[in-house]
Parts: sequence; structure tokens; C-alpha cells
Amino acid sequence: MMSTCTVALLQVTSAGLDWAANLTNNPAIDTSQAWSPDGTRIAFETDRDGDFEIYVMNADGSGQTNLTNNPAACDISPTWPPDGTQIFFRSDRGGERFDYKPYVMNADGSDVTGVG
Ligand SMILES: [Ca+2]
Repeated sequence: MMSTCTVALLQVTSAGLDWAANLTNNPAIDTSQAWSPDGTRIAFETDRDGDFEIYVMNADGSGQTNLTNNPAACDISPTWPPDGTQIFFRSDRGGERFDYKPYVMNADGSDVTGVG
């Protein structure tokens, strides 16, 4: 499935797609994987719902959870701060399509806040 978000994801690499496909076992594009600082969880972006969202899963691929759950925006590029309590990501939810701004949320997807 190619969503409109996909067109803007120039950073997607074939290596990243292969890696994510093996672990998530999902035909959608799963990429931008980011390990939590304690090595127990992996955040990633996926268009499996027809729109890019930030998901998190356990290191063995179990417990895949949609954190951003916002079908009106592209949510991409998750990263963890050193304490692992939050996830930073980029989203165009605040303005024009593909005008990505930085956001942060708790690691469970709550309290999404714009950064800067
Ligand atoms: Ca989204």
C-alpha cells in the first residue's frame, strides 16, 4: 500500500524495509525503527493503517501498538530521549501537508505536545 505520506519519505531505504518486514511480518511499509535506550522496545513508523503512524513494539515484535493514531496527518521519524520515557517524532498535523514539525509524546502515546 502506498499512502500519500510515502511520497514524502525520501529517507526510506531498502535496508530499513527489509529489516522491519522480517520483524513486524506486515506487508505495509514499516521503517525508521528506533530502539528504546533500555533495549526492550522498538518505535517505528508504518503506513499499515493507510496513513503513517508511530508504533511501538517489544523487542521480539510482540505488542505492536499505534501511539499516534491520527489518520489526518503523517507521523514519522520516532526517536527516544536517553531516559526512554518519551518519544520524539515529526508530524504535519499542525499545518500544511508534508510541512513537518517536531512533537513529543509520552512513551504510551499520551500528551502529544509540539516542540519549539
Ligand atoms: Ca498519522
